[in-house]
Amino acid sequence: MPRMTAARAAVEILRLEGATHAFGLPGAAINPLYRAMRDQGEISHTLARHVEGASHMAQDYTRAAPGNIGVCIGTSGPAGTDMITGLYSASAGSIPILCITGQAPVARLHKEDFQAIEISAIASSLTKMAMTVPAALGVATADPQATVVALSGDYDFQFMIEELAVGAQFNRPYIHVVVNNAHLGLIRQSQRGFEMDHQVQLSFENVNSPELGGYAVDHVKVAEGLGCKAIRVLEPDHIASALEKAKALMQEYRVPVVVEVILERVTDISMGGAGIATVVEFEELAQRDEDAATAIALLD
Ligand SMILES: Cc1ncc(C[n+]2csc(CCOP(=O)(O)OP(=O)(O)O)c2C)c(N)n1
Repeated sequence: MPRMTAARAAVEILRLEGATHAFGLPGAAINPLYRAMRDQGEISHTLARHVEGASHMAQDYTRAAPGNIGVCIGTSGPAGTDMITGLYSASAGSIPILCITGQAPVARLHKEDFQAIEISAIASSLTKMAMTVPAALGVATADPQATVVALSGDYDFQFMIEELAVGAQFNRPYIHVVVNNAHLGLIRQSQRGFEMDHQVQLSFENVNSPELGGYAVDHVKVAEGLGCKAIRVLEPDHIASALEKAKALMQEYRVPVVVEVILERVTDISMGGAGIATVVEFEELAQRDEDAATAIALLD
């Protein structure tokens, strides 16, 4: 009997059922399926910004033409719970969609493990991944005297970014440091184990902000558009003065202040609890094109 992985079998079933496109975003628990989709090569994919967004995209994909099957894909834990809104909305409109989530190993369920939610028993879900903008606003609301500083990757920051307007409207000042590498950095690193670099780049040329040089979303403009203040930092030496300036802006305007720090696009971080002393640079860091380090190839 031919043998195949469960992920490969799932992709085969999708193909046999006529699915040709999926909306979603990768995470460690769903990377095996992404690997199988990449290998099979017949299901194209749109990288959504939020799993809930992906579920709504799937719904309207189904509606757009007879025979379409809207498929959305997310990792374990909150990705499943995020899809519930889209599922509910689709079923209320009698629109079929297929939601696929990753899952933690069964032995880790009910043990408060990272993103291990038994999605089939959805009622009492808890997660360790907070969306940083609303989390910081919650703290700033609970303790208005505290100096609240949030730290996000660019992708995390874009989850629920619209909530910044709440901080501006209700005067919940805090400092939000955004480290922008135009990548799903952690997932890119996790995909090294799958020997791929797939659906993790966020870079594009922003036609309104060519000065960003491919760093895609102009977080300064977005923050300002939502009524906040924002500063961009391009040099490590300017971080300290930018934080001082952010503090002054926060006190003057009583709104969230975003400090966007542009990072190198490709680097690895220390994983696990061993601490910053164990950070390993797997590759020479490319400072300039001429350095021709392996990392630079991924920047193109
Ligand atoms: C709901 C959900 N979907 C996907 C993931 C998987 N995930 C973990 S880290 C990460 C990328 C975060 O990118 P960014 O905020 O830019 O930080 P970086 O890793 O680049 O430092 C993703 C997609 C997750 N944790 N939760």
